Amino acid sequence: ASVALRRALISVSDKTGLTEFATALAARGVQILSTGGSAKALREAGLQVTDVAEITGFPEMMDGRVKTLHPAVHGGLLALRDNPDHVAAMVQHGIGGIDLLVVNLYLFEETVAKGADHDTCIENIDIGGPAMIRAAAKNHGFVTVVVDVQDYDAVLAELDAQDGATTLPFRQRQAQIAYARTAAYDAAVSTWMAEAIGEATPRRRAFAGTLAQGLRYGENPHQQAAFYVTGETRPGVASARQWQGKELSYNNINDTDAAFELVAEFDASQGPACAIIKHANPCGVAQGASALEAYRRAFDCDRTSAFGGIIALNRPLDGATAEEIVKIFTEVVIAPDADEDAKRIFAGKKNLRLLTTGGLPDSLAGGLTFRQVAGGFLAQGRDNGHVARADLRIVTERQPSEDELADLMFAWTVAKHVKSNAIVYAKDLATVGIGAGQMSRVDSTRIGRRKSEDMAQALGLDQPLTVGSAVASDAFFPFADGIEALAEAGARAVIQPGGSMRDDEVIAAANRLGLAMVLTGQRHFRH
Ligand code: 93A
Repeated sequence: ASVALRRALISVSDKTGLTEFATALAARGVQILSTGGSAKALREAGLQVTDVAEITGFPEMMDGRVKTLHPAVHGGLLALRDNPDHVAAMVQHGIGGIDLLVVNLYLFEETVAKGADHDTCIENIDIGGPAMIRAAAKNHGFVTVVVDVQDYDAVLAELDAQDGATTLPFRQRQAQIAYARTAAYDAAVSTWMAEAIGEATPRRRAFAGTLAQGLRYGENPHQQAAFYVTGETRPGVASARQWQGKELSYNNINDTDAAFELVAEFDASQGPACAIIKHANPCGVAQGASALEAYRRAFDCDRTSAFGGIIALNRPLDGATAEEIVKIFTEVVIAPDADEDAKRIFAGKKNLRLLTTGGLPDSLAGGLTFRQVAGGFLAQGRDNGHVARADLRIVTERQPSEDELADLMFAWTVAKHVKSNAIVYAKDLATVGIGAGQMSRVDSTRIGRRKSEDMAQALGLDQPLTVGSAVASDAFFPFADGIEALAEAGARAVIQPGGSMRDDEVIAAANRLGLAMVLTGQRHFRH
């Protein structure tokens, strides 16, 4: 099962480490075949190289679209060396075996990411490369395939350990990596095409991800886990830079994403905003005159739950805010940027992870989200729904005041990021009570209220801040009982989608209890 490595074909777009690797191969007696640009680079490094054109008898043609698509190449990759018929065919047609294939593909993903025009993207779809990779990987019984610059050292180590040969397990592993690469490559092409032609429900869209990081464990210690990135350039947890602290865990990544996506709702034009997340739900969200004030006000919604939480800010983190944050234990802080003071202050907290993203994602952007079910997965457009003030319909006798309207809009934005059933009490652009993830909407109203009562006691307030608050409900009230519960908590205004069979009863209850109510006509379930 050990195969001596005599002849290699090298055809790479990313020429990182190429000459070092090829020089090391040549030093081990490996003959090198190569394509245009790769051959040129190797010759310039003083290596002896045979052009693929020489063995095919055809020049590279059609702007390079056809260079390696020839039986002299594919026969050399696919022939079973222990099959007499295959060997006879090789002899008859003068085909030499290729024992090592080193290919990395045209930079399609990078070309798309750079915003290249349609024709340029098309020209960067590699055909010959994937064909060779798939052929070599299929014939891993005899052929070693390398598709990643990162694996060059492992090949050399294998050759040294195996006296110039590779073992079957090594070739199997390389073949697995190879098919992962061609699958991801074609998925990237298909995804790009779906977008280019505006196809909303593409026939097949893979979870095309690249392994970014193995994780210590999943949601629980007995579950294995890993983090895959899709190569999107959207600022967020996947592309963030981590400045300090231990590796993020599975739950950290999930919660950090929830936190940053929430604050991204508040673009720079809306002033500083802060969100604190626990178990993927916010336990405090606030706007403020400064990042510091926004953080303090978010913290004051539910100080107990904020312990060990994840904090996101919609603007660069400064020293004063960092100083306040380090007063309690926090798992992760994520922001578009952090100044030197903030970094210095966090440096004293070894366990705190600081992430910077370079910017905020566009909360209105499209895209797809996925959820796995047994035997398949569900895909849907991102919830980028947005309600403007002009979309609101006031349905009660009492009109909301200007301040109440601002709080209603704020609470509505937060509710979009709270697991259903979501009830968000807000006052002065800060949450003051959040009820999340309950099977009954009335329970969520009660939980939010109780949270606020607990905080009032802790802070020594005369009454809970739900008194005089504005409340958002992520979906309609099926019965009037939810409105009654809100009124009992002292709420003065409510925002909700409307559309219940009993809207009339619900609105009548609001009128009876003196609440103002506005309907959005849009729902924000989040499960
Ligand atoms: O245009 S192709 O699809 N046609 C081919 O026959 C072919 N063979 C190799 N692209 C092809 N390649 C790709 O060329 C390789 O996958 C590699 O990315 C690139 C290397 O070209 P060069 O050596 O000229 O820089």
